[in-house]
Amino acid sequence: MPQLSEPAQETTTTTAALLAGYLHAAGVRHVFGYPGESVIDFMEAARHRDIQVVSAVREGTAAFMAEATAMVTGRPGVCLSTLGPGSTAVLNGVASANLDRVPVLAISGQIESSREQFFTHQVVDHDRMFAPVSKLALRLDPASADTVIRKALRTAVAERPGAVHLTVTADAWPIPAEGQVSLPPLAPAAGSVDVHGDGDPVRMLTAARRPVILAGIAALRCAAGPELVRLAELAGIPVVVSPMAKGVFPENHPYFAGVLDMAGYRVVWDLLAGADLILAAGFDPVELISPWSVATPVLHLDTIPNTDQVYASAHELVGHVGAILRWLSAQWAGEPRWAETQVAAHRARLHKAWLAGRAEGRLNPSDVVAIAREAAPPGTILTTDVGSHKIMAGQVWQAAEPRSVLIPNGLSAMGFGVPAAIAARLTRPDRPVIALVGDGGFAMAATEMRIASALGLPVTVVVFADNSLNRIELRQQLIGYPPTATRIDGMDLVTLAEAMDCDGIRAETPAALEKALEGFGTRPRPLIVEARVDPAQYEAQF
Ligand SMILES: Cc1ncc(C[n+]2csc(CCOP(=O)(O)OP(=O)(O)O)c2C)c(N)n1
Ligand SMILES: [Mg+2]
Repeated sequence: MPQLSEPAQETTTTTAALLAGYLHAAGVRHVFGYPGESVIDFMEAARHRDIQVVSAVREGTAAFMAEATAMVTGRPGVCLSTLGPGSTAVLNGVASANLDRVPVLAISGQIESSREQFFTHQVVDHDRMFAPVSKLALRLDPASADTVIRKALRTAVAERPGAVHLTVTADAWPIPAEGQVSLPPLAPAAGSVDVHGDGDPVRMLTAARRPVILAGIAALRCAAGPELVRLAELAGIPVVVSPMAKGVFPENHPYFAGVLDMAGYRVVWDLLAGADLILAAGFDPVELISPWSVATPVLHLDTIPNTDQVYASAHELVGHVGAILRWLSAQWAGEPRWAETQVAAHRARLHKAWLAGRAEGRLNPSDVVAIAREAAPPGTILTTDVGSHKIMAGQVWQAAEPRSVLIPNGLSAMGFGVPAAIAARLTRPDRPVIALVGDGGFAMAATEMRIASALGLPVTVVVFADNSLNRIELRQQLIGYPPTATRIDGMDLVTLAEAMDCDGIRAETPAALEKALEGFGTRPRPLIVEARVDPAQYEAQF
């Protein structure tokens, strides 16, 4: 996470201005939301602090935008909603950020304080509603605004990060609030290593003959990529990454060993099952799709102790993931455990597994990902939605750098890919952005593309048009059920794109898709590609 500076010194005057001042100091430049009477004072204060208030089409997607911004920058993302229907609509996105362990501050207005305790029209109890889907839900009152804002920010970013919800009554915004902007630390602690458990965890590693590293999102948050590469090369250890950590370890590296629980997942689990030690480096079990079923001993290495206990680990190394890996490398003595050729053979097996079921002459799901990857200029940011296409993209898309692949894999809520792409482009206007989404998930968020064209954000969205909620239809098929409620009507996405001031192209063959995506990084307008895929390949996959 980048270091944040700007200790603004001025005394602020109102609750709204104090909050806007803190957010600006924390590096926030966009607040994503949907207006309502109860938050207009805050929107005005944000405008005065040069924070752009971006109105999404609906609150739930605004929260996804806030989450995507935080995923790209490592800084807190912020979303805004009004009371009642605004706050209930934002709930899904808040839960998503929380389970994706992404720091998001969700702010909702509330009816004025004199009526909050008894009035019923549009009033729901935010603290109770948000409690199960956030790290903290509390009210921002003028008298304690300074402390509560600091507490909210600190809590959102503290390991494990997540969502914090703040309720502000409509009358509180203009009330004077004491305090100066004084940011708490927002990055993970650098340099610490706590050792839990008896015995010597380093010996556990050096005694292993076939260790495998499983790198997860805490490694990404700690920017531990260089330390992962160092240990992998020094000790000859293959590295499996979790989907949301994609990019933390370069996927063209000789020791890269695939993505957990994505296409061809059995091959990756076989590698973990055949290892004699799994070095879980910042791996968060929230990313497990399959149950943890291997008996391989685990050495837990994370920013927090192994409180999940999804796997047992007699030793825990707790602290900054990069620092711990550095510490392990410094003590490593011995020969590399795996030869590069062995890891390459494993990757070849994985490649074969995700290609399984691919039919020549059709537009297969893996073709779509491969063609998009080929067309993507360096620096491209990828977002995905949720469904069979995500499982394919998570494995097939080769990630080059951290924070360049935004996959929702905690809550795994559909509807993320499109708003995430819009927010990514807004946050990083220098980067080409492409979203790979299913037709079901696209339908949930399609009208957000109007925001992309209105804001002049030329994102590219490739829709895997298979007329199916495929991931669920496949489950029905496995059990022998008919496809109840999982077949969906196709839409003319070219016409839809044009209606939203976007370009629209339909592609039914690999060649047509290649042509559609030519130079997508330099297009002046947003592009929606209706990729008419044949989903048959998925059947061999999952
Ligand atoms: C908001 C939400 N509702 C339901 C689900 C359950 N679900 C997971 S995948 C999926 C199918 C997605 O269909 P589509 O977007 O077309 O992608 P595909 O699987 O066809 O690639 C569903 C319904 C979910 N993850 N999120
Ligand atoms: Mg589909």
